[in-house]
Amino acid sequence: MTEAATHYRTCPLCEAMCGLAITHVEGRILSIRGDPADPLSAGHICPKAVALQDIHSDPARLRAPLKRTAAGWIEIGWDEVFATVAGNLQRIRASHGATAIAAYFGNPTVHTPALLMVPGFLEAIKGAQIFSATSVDQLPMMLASLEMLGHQLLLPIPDVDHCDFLLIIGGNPAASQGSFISGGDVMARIGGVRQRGGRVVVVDPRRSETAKLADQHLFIRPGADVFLLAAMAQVLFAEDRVRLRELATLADGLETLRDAVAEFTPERVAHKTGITAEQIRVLARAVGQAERAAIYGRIGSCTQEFGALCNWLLYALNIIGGNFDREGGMLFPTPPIDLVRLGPRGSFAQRRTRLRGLPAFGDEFPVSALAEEILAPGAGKIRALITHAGNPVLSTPNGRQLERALASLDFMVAIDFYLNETTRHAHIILPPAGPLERPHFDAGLPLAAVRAAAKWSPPLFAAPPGSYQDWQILVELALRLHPRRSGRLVQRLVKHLGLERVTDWLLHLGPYGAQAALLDPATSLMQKLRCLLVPLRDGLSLEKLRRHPHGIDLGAMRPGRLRQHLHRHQARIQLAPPLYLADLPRARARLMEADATCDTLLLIGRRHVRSNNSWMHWIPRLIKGPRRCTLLLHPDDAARLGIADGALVTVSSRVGAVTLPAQISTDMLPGVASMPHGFGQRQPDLPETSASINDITDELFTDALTGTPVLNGVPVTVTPVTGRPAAPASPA
Ligand SMILES: Nc1nc2c(c(=O)[nH]1)N[C@H]1C(S)=C(S)[C@@H](COP(=O)(O)OP(=O)(O)OC[C@H]3O[C@@H](n4cnc5c(=O)[nH]c(N)nc54)[C@H](O)[C@@H]3O)O[C@H]1N2
Ligand SMILES: Nc1nc2c(c(=O)[nH]1)N[C@H]1C(S)=C(S)[C@@H](COP(=O)(O)OP(=O)(O)OC[C@H]3O[C@@H](n4cnc5c(=O)[nH]c(N)nc54)[C@H](O)[C@@H]3O)O[C@H]1N2
Ligand code: SF4
Ligand SMILES: [Mo]
Repeated sequence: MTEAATHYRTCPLCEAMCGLAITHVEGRILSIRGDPADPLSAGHICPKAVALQDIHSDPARLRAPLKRTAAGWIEIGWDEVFATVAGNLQRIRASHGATAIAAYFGNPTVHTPALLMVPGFLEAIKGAQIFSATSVDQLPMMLASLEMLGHQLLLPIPDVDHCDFLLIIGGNPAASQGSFISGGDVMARIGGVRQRGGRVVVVDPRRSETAKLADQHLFIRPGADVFLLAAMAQVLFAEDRVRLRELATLADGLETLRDAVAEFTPERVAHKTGITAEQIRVLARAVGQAERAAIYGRIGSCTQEFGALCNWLLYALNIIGGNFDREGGMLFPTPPIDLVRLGPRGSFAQRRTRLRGLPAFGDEFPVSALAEEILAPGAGKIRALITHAGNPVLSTPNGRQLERALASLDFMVAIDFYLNETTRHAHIILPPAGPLERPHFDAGLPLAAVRAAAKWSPPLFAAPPGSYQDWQILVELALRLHPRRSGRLVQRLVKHLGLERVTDWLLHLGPYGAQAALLDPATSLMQKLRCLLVPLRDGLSLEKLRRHPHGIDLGAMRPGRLRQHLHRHQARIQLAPPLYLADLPRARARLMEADATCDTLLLIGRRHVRSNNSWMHWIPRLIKGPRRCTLLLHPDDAARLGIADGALVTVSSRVGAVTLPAQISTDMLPGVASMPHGFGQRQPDLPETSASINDITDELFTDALTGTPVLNGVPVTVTPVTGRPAAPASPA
């Protein structure tokens, strides 16, 4: 009998990038544990990683391409399927133009090494309408980076390992394991702030799992963060606490910013936020006084009505509080593959959607426009859709409308290994090799990680013969779809080189590579030539990573990266970009408005550590335990509406209604209800019936500046379902 072996790899499921130690024998997994030698996670994992074995062995995971026929799904061979997909897309492009094709990239795209092949793929379908999960996620943050710092990927990350004051606005790392505060056991790092004698404050309409572990939790009305943040800035100016420190000579617009926030005094905004003027002052002073403070915003500060303004003010507060590009404040990671140097700096509103005129961010349109652009007739209508690792029917607003739209497409291809709410509308499904059957390398997430590290994970198991990995599928399609011979040649070269050599080259050229100087605009031609003589083994390389299966630690984030970037590009920090100033009257008008009646509740979202966006819901070891798809609401609201704990309620909005059990909890702010997203699987055989929050979020309700859908702060009415049996009560 063969002896058990241990394989080390990075978990591909979320931003934490935990190191796993997987014991296996003869193709069977015996255990999945945290790898204590991993430089980021040091042994930490969550329950989702253990479920990787269930994905691997899941008979429902697709292993061969599927074609939809009148008689149902049939398997077809890879050669034939690539020709069919390319043929259909070329036909539609030839008769209706490149804009008739659309693509949607979902969240796991960023968690596969295929990310490196996405730019080449986009080049091959140039002119197509691009959408992604970015516009239901971090788009407002990337916009702030572009507008204020000059590059969409210069993302400020809280230096949680060194700060002594951490303010969390609209993030719940205890559930999410940290997003844009990525890398390993984030709650231990946050715990470390308190152990050092620092303070952690959480601002959230729900007393979240993170809030319960913080020094202080402040309830806020959904969507009111813009007022809180503006008032905090106002206090810093009014009390003469602004300190730009090293950035003093690099920032423009300080006075404009001061004037812009002047009217947002704590007294004027208190009623809108639900936070008293005194509490706002105390919070602002804490930021002003802390030696090392980080103000961190996440989903709750992005996918809401004033998401863009919020992220502007989050950045601005960190800057005027003297905590930007500074140890213990917000720092800028130096990832092993430097996408800030390689990727485009970004652009905003250079194009707009055909019908509603929503602005493009870089190449992509807000996904709130996807369904209407498929459904409405006329020139520029989307007729074909490619999805990669996404489930927009469950994850984007008004999913029911999108379902109808997908059913009307001339052609749809899904690159995904599951048949689900979205992919079942495809004509063809191309399933990549499974997560344990491919190499893993994180090219994108280190841009958001609190510490630099690099790790190459070889495949644990061989993929079935003849199968394709995500990157190979993208390259095969790009090869067939690129309209120009030169482009096809490049794709042929990439195919020939393969993922490993491409990764290796990018590591050599990256900041830790032997040939870093080649990409550095600050080095002279002589230095560039000289660096060609440096032996490759002197820097970070794939070969070196192979020798370190636990990964290589590349050190803490360092101050100065922002300043270096600004210096190189002769750029300056913009504290008051006109784009935001022009949007400010919208917030001002909201401040003057009367509050909504108590007939409506404001709906917000939530996540749970045992579920992952819209997939993995069928895995028994994850779904066990109390029911999670519940509507949380405050006892006062429940009493007023006549709702008992565990009773079924109907939640309705302009676009639809869903039914789910209520869960009454004093963790909620009165007037606010919370429902998790990613549920509502339409497969009838799932043990837990549940509902999709995005059947009631509204594609027409967006942050007016960016078109980002409002997924937090959606007005809904909640009514008890009468005459239906009550669901079992669930513990709060
Ligand atoms: N109301 C509300 N809606 C939300 C959110 C919210 O907070 N509230 N959050 C939003 C956010 S932040 C995000 S990122 C989105 C996520 O939404 P999406 O990115 O659209 O979808 P996911 O739920 O991540 O689904 C992932 C899909 O990828 C497939 N998949 C998994 N791994 C792989 C792989 O390695 N290769 C390929 N080809 N396919 C794979 C799965 O089978 C599944 O179909 O949801 C958003 N939607
Ligand atoms: N287990 C698990 N982990 C995940 C995911 C998952 O689905 N499951 N998804 C991953 C993805 S794609 C992402 S983007 C990250 C997201 O990471 P996080 O942003 O940390 O995720 P959430 O748990 O959604 O936290 C958002 C918080 O914002 C609060 N909130 C809602 N509205 C408002 C508001 O108006 N103002 C304020 N101040 N707060 C508000 C909510 O109550 C919630 O506590 O998580 C990632 N990690
Ligand atoms: S926290 Fe994220 S990366 Fe770590 S084990 Fe869980 S799912 Fe994987
Ligand atoms: Mo996300």
